[in-house]
Amino acid sequence: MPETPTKYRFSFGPWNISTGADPFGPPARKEVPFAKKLKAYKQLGFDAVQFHDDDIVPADLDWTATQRGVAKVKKILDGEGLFVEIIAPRLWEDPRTVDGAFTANSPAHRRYALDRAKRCVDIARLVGCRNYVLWLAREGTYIREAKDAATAVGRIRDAWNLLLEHDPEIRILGEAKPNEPMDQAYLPTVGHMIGLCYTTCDPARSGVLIESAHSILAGLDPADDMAYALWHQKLWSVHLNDQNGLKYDQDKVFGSVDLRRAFNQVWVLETNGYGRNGECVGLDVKAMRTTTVQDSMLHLAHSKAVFERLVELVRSVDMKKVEALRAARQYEQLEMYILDVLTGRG
Ligand code: 3MF
Ligand code: MG
Repeated sequence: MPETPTKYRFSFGPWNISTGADPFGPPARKEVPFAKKLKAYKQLGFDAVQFHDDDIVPADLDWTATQRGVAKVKKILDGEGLFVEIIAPRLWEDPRTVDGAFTANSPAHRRYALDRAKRCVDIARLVGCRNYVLWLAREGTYIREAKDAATAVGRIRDAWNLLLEHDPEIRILGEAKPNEPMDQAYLPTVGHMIGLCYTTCDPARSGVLIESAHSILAGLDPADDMAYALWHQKLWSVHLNDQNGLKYDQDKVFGSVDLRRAFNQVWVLETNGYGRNGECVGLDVKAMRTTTVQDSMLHLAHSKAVFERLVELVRSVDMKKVEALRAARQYEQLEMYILDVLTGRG
């Protein structure tokens, strides 16, 4: 357990304030203007912004217009006292990424993906951000026979290397997700991602961002995934949220489905010193479709409040007692002690 308490810094992406549109229905509330979203960060007690490249500037602008656009956003961020925690190329919406980005079967489309990904590195530099996230949304298949899976993994690694070589300052964080939008992703778990990290041209600049729901969708425990990455010193960001079983990606409020599972994530982060090298506690949460526009940021405030309450609970845990129960292998008693902590009787 760290000696002085970690002062956590919090982040989220502007896509977390949304219109409530889903695959079965159009927007259910008005779009909150971009500037208003950025204003909300400090009001909600957040410190940093997570961006996609085209959250900052449209993807098809020439370089001069891009620089101008980025400078405008940077000025707003500076004015708000915010920094950019991560930036990720949105490699899943353009028609040229319909068959994947780095693994598309069309060489021209693979080239588009690489150019766009490199441009995103340049934007990261302009906004002063070192953390470059790759969520490999469409790098997978609907049917096994569509691509050679071994070739595909190699193509992802080659792209990863090109990006590391493009800028010696950035570090790449792979965000694994097993499915959605694809049936099967090529790098479905944190373990796959970390394995790939060690094969890159600079493993020290290759790590992961872990999203709770993505681990759950892979049938894994997010706290254990986090512990695994922390042990490798490769956990550089998180997307905390919750997920009710194996279905579509829900991005529910952190701790809202399984409070004990959330408690365990906070325990692992807190006891392993996460945040002490500047890492942020990132959220990736969605408001319910039924929410009004006035209330469409509550899910962010609530997730942060749950995290902070769980930090307090983790800090209240009597570790001597836990160690004694572990040593005596009294796991029934240990379980009840944790349930006592969670129900306010610890
Ligand atoms: C999808 C995700 C993504 C990533 C984002 C940043 C749109 O399930 O989690 O959100 O988090 O692209 O990498
Ligand atoms: Mg995410």
